[in-house]
Amino acid sequence: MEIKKEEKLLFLIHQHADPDAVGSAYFLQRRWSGKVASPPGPNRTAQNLLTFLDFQIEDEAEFDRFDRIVILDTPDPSQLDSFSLPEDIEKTIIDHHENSSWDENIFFRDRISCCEIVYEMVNPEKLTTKEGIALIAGILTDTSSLQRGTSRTFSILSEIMDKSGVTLDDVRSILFDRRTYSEKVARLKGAQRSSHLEVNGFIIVKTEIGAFEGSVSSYLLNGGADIALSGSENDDEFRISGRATEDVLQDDIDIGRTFKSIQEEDPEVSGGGHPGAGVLTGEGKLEKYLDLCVEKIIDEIKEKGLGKPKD
Ligand SMILES: [Mn+2]
Repeated sequence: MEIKKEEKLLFLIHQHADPDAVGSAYFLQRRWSGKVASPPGPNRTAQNLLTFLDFQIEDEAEFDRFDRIVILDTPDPSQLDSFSLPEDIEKTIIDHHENSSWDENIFFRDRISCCEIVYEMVNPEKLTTKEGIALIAGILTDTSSLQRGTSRTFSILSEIMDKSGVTLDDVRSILFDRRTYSEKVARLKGAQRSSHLEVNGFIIVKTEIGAFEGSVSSYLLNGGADIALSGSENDDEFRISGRATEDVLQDDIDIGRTFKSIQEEDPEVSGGGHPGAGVLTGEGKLEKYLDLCVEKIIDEIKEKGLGKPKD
């Protein structure tokens, strides 16, 4: 990948930006300089990180002021929908998602987080505290608090901790605040309204709530679901957050891939994510799309002949 020193760079990160997107953009912006933009609305942990870093992300961009766009942690162009990316500007995509929809200049590395990739690219001798916080925040959240990761992930993490003096507790206390009353109620209501079914030993749970879909899905996994789908509906728009346990990922369940396949069949919706966590959004009836997600997952379990013992 070739980026010239004198180039004016614009870093773009996906909508609902997470700490991995924010952390990698912050780090490269410090090292290579340039501006960072994202469609509005980072997620809550990313917002906490931005506040700590005192870092500004623009929600608009004047593309003609830049020589190159560097797109981070964003596997699908639809995640940048509110921008109209000009065709004629140089683009470089740095990403760790396996199923990418870009067809140009992808710098892909098989890593758990984008922060690992940008750290390796720069290979810095020293890190500031804020750089350490930013990079570790991305690794911590994309590994689901270190529940997954390769030996490489953990050796990079340990290098970052050594070079910056930042501890995991430092990062946790910045990212995770206590749950608000409304999130707690959403979790309880989500569980109360949920229904589940069992297919070849897999427990699939779905529920409808007003907000906090991701948090509700995580809560349902803790409660016993193998795969959880939580959806909300506002006006004509729906949003579904799907989660799967580490255990079923071993069986080649991939929520991000399933959601992406729904998008491919239905241009009204946008879907994607990781094997263990994905988001499907669009216009239409929530109930219909929740059922479609369940149906797709059941088809996959049956087609692949997957099965889990019930005890
Ligand atoms: Mn990521």
